[in-house]
Amino acid sequence: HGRRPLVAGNWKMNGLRKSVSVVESVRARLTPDLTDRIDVLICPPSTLIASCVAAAYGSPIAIGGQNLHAKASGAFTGSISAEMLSDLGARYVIVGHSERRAYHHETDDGVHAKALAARRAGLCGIICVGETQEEREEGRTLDIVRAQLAIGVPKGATATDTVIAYEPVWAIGTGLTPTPADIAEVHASLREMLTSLIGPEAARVRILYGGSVKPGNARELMSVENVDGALVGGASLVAEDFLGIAQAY
Ligand code: G2H
Repeated sequence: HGRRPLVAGNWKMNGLRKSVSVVESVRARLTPDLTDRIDVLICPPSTLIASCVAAAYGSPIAIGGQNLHAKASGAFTGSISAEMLSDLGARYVIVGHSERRAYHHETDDGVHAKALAARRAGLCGIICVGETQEEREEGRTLDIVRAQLAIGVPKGATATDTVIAYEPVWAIGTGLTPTPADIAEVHASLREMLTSLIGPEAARVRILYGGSVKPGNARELMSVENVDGALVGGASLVAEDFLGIAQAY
């Protein structure tokens, strides 16, 4: 399939200026044999993007944002646009993370608008989908994630401007993970849905797994069919753990 794995760290609302040292230690310890095989991305809080870009400069580490506003500029106090992220040297942006959906009322239509905005600014959007515990128990997982994808993914999305991340809400920061068989089922279904949305290009789009990925479970999770990398929260705040996950490849 030729999909290059992507191991992405999402620091969430964690990190002060001294945390830039995490980028420096990842950089110092990433070996060429690994970065020949995989892409590495760190998404710090917006306040640290510029300094993380500087710390990663000239290395294979990409830096990304965790969220964006769909408009390019204007009277939106407190918001940051795709153009601003791109101007700082960010190359990716997470779109529709479940924490944004839950705490900031982001909708699938909003995710769609943000994904378009990311593309307009030349960023790769990492579109997050995932079911809640209740939805899983009701047997609605596939319906939920397929609908999130169908609305969220822009027409004409390509592997260059789009990455998908499957993050079951109940697995986020809880230490719980779905079984490899469950993940395989969801990822296969997402791949199929993506094919119906964007055609053969779907085979090139990376679909990440996220939710309690740790060095100890990364190899098992990353070997699941159609899992093209990881979106890592908590474990990405410690260089050693993040590298341990990257080394699952
Ligand atoms: C899911 C994930 C990163 P964690 O939110 O996006 O976080 O690895 O802490 O479960």
